[in-house]
Amino acid sequence: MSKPLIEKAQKILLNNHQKGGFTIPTEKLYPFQWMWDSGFIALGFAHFDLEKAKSEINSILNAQWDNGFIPHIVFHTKADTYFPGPDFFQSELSEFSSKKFKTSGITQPPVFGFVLEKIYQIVDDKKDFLKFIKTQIDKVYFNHVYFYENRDVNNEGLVYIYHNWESGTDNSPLWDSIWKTMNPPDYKFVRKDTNHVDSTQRPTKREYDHYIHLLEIAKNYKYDDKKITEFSPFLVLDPLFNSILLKSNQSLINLYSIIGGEEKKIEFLENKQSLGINSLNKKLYDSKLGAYVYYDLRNSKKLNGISSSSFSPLFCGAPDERISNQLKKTFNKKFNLEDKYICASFDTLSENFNPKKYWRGPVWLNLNWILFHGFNRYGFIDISQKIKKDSIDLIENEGFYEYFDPTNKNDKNKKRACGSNNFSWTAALYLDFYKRGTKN
Ligand code: 9WN
Repeated sequence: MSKPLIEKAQKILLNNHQKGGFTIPTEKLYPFQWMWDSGFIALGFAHFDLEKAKSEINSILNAQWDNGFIPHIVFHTKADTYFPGPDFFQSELSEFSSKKFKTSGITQPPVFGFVLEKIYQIVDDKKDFLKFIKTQIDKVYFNHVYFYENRDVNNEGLVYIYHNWESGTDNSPLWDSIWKTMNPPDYKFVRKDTNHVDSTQRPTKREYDHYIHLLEIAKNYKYDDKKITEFSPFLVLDPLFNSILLKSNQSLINLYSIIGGEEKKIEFLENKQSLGINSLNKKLYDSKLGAYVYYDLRNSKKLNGISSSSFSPLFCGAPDERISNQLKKTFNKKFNLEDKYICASFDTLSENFNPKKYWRGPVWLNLNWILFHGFNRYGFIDISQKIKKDSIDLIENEGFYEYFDPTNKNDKNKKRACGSNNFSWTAALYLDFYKRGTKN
């Protein structure tokens, strides 16, 4: 293994950090602040510049809507290198939208609960960081209440996403069956992403038509959750999104317990916690596949396919012993293979696996980080250590890319780097892998 690239990782984060106190995922391709990126970015900054970690969290939560919703993009500044931008999203259509910033009208996985707790674990001055937590934690709690009040349609402790971009795993092959139920127009728009990275590594124009169509529907209803629940053709229970919510619930419970005097909030979260874990295991675990799957609420059926998200419930502690052992077997069979880096984002044995295309196969560092903690938590140390080693090797051999081709592991000359370079969460999580060690 080559020399740790700590300084390089720090430099990437500092270069992507903007005057307004927030950090972009990468230059040009993503020139604004993204929600789940900013959580991982804050974790990275916490290892060498705690003030920037705080300001990252503060600036995204500052764009929270009046109903508790947190948008997936905050357009703090102007930039014309990304589509769709603020003029397309028109967040002002919603009566609840932020009056301070233009934002998108969709969200992303709610990482902030666990991010606050993870940072609390590593800081030396816990008293000082607790002071900061007290200024932010109610916003995160309010966001969780928003999800349960607006997106848990069956009162089962599981919340839906209404857009593939809300999942964060944007063009997973799992969405293909939903696209078949839609027939969007052939929209005219100018994409910017393919100006910056190889278009064969990005979604197709037709896939974008679906993404845009879902947004047009939401805009048509002024981002009203009730209408979206009724009319959006995309209404999905996502195991990754829900595992992150559950993990963050637990972190909020832990942090509120340290703060004290917050019994009501703790009680609310604990109820959702047991309900959610129970439903996750009942509704999203598929014993035939030996993995968690997505559930299409609109068409009342499971989306049968295995992706890296299928193992994310290990992160929130949902699986019991039987399920966790089964997950390990499935993981070893499909993802932990001699000739592949861990963890491909989609079932490597499926005909839909594509090693270079966005979320249809490549390795992503944030999923690796989540799975590292998940397998570690269950004592599957051989796997968690391998995930960590593969993550570090990929970065040290290829650079701080957005995603990586996992195939032909033994071919040392193969070019695996995909998407954009100098990617913030890749740098941030490299730092966390190095500096945190194996602690959960
Ligand atoms: C849409 C910023 C984001 C990540 C997502 C990733 C990609 C955006 C896009 O980039 O999505 O949100 O335009 O492709 O899929 O997970 O948060 O890094």
